[in-house]
Amino acid sequence: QGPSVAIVGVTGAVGQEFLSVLSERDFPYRNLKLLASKRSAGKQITFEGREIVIEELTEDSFHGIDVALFSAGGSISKKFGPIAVHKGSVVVDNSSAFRMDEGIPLVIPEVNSDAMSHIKLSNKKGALIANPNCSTIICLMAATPLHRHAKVRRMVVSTYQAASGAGAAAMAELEQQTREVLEGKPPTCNIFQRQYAFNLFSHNSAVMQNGYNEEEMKLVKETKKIWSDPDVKVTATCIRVPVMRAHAESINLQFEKPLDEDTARQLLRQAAGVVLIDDRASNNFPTPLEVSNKDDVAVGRVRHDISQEGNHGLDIFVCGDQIRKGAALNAVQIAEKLL
Ligand code: 11C
Repeated sequence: QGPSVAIVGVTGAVGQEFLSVLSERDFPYRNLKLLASKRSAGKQITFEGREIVIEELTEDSFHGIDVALFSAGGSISKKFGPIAVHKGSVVVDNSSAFRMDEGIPLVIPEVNSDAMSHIKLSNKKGALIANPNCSTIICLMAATPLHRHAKVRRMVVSTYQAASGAGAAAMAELEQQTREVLEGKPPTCNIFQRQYAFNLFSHNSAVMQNGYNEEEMKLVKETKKIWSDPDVKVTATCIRVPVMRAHAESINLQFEKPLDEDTARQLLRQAAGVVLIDDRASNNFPTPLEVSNKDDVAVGRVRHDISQEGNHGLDIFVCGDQIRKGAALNAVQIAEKLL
């Protein structure tokens, strides 16, 4: 019973999380195929009490596959995504390869699942659905309940992004560097070419002509697409911080209609996939550690922006697990919508 599922890039941080999330959520699958590069082919993974041998990803990998969860980087998605679609698979792609393509739904299930309502597993036609960038997912999980109520005109996002966003090797390097620095040794700098432990720096993606880096422009462009609102004004500054696996974001919002703090808190409390941690008396607000390995994003520091007129501005702070809601969980939730 259930669809035949393939995971592309199963040995990566997100690939491994796909397995945990599928299992935890009792995702009903008939068959599970684990795909990776030639290097990992032949290795065995124990999943739900069974040994599954990892197969090499090839053009023939998708025969009979209903749902393919991709997280092996943009170039693999660009090459093998269309091949899988041609074979009739619905691809949920975690890379940035197709996100901004017209006709490709870019989906956060709690926000815009209607964008993929025309895609069905039953007709075996094949389709591609893009998973947004992690910082966009985490941002919009918090901002959308407020946007639905008072319509966001302008959003200013500042991120504090974890190592996991740069992959399992970056997480390992952060751990190694931390140990080395504490032992008084020079830190090993392979991934970011600089000291990461006890430091922070501007996001490692390429800086573009306009001075924004790619990560910042993803937040700008993806928000417009997901909200179907080309006029919403978004600006962002993305920073990498020495945290293992959860991103934090400070978000300043300007609304078309007034929205007071209490109503905002109420909207966030009621929002699916969101928990409110907003205790001023004990100075207790969301932290990356607290949301690590959790499904929900946590929102707090909900406060009236004193620099804006009336009740038209709010500041909030959000934390979300980058590997989970920022990647694997969101993709599996998309697959669940297809069932
Ligand atoms: C990061 N968001 O935290 C990035 C990683 O477009 O899927 C994921 C890049 C992407 O560094």
